Amino acid sequence: MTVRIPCVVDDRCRLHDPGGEVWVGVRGPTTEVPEREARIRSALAAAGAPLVPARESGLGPALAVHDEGLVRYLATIWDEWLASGLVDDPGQDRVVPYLFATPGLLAGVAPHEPRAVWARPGRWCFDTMTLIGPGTWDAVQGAVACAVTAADLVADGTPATYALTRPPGHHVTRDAHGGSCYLNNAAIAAARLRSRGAARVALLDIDAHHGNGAQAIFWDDPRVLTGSVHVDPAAGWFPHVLGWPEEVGGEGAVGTNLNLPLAPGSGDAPWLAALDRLVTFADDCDVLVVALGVDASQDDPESPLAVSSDGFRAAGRILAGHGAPVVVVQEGGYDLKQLGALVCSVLEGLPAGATPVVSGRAT
Ligand code: SP5
Ligand code: ZN
Repeated sequence: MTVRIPCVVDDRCRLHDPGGEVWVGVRGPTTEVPEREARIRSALAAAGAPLVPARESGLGPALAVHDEGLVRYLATIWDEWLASGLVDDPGQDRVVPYLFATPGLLAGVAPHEPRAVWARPGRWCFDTMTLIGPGTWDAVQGAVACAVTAADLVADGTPATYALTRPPGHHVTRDAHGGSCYLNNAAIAAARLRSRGAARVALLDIDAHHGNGAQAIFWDDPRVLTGSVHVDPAAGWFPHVLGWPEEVGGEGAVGTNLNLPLAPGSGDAPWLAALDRLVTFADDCDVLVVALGVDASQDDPESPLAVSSDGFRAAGRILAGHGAPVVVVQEGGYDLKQLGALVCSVLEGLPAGATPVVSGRAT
């Protein structure tokens, strides 16, 4: 296996350790572990990929798509949690939400920032699965730096790049994070490409779960098409309440969002047919951002889709067939044994240009 495209990495992405997840009130193990980054990185190295250190991008690119309240919360909540004593009493060593600011509670009134540290998470986080620990904010900044660097390389003329982002990002909206995600790396890359001069960007999400974050962020923006193939939320799958085909975009942007849910058990043929539709949908776009989760794999513990490694290889060729430059951003994928190989299978199909010279954080 040979990967020729520049792959942007940042050591900080390993510093996030969610330490588990809280599901139906019970804390258990998580599959979104730091080793995911190491597994992907060593597979890329073995495939001969040029590894490029991420350049520090600051918070500007993230603030182009996210509410500054969410960014400030992520930057500060761990220190506040520590200072509050919650780690000792009641004994919670990760940030976990308690009261959720749901639309029903708010009834149309804008929420205040909660004063109590333990009430802040539910203002900005929509589930109990996405814990925050000591290294989370550093990793989130590392992931954003990878996505922005990969977008900049493409804006500078590289045909295709890959950002090894961890934690993932595709479930994050303008002001709410969840689904193991903190800031929306792929949406930040798409906005960056727009600001660097792309007239029309498509963000295509092939993670097994619906790309609700980009759908929400670009809902009213006709210049950024969003599309997602995912396991049918109507069959009981995360994110449960979004991802239906009738979600087509807001007023002024109708037809710029395309959801393609698949039945649990779907394999290569329906998944690749859906990907073909996404690429055709993006026909008139000058650049693609691909939110690449490989959790649609038949062996992945987090989704019931059944895509094979040949299917992922075919996906890379279909994406290359569009003809536009591509920024690939890592999302989910939790089968540690195959994770790295599956990512390489997709990237193999993408066209190489000259290897760029980038100075930044050492890898
Ligand atoms: C980035 C990404 O792939 N996020 C997907 C998050 C989906 N997590 C949903 C978890 C649903 C509950 N599963 C029960 C596991 C019990 N430990
Ligand atoms: Zn996923």
